[in-house]
Amino acid sequence: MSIENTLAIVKPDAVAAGSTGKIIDMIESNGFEIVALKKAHLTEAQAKGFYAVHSERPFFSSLISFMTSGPVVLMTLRGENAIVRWRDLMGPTDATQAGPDTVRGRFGTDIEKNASHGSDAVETAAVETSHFFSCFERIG
Ligand code: FUP
Repeated sequence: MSIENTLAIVKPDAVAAGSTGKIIDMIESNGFEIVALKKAHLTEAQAKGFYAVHSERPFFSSLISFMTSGPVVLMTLRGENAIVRWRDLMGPTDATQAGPDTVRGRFGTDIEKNASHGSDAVETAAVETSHFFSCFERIG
């Protein structure tokens, strides 16, 4: 067990639906500490940089259009095994396969409009949290 930071994004579909507060409630009810939080409307360059690993995939341009279609809420979460615990709470990428108690099951629609993002490993969590937050924007 170790204390980890992870990046959480409430994606444009869930922000537009007014579900941000309900997702933050799930986050806090499940024992995560929110150490940084802000709302932003990603530029195309920011979204492409964030998802650069997927740049050759057929869904890339649709994903970038979606992620820049409206504001997102960005958070750094901290807690014991936060990376895997936040991914478990989100559910699988394809929201149609996600359970009713998961963020994607409750608020997502499909494999693209899936309401939330979470880092997948310690290394990517470090890159992703510093992509959006400086050391002056997080607590501790
Ligand atoms: P995840 O780690 O669950 O966010 O999933 P991936 O890193 O595999 O994919 C990142 C994002 O790409 C997903 F959140 C949505 C999008 N995506 C698609 O739109 N279509 C796909 O077939 C796969 C992923």
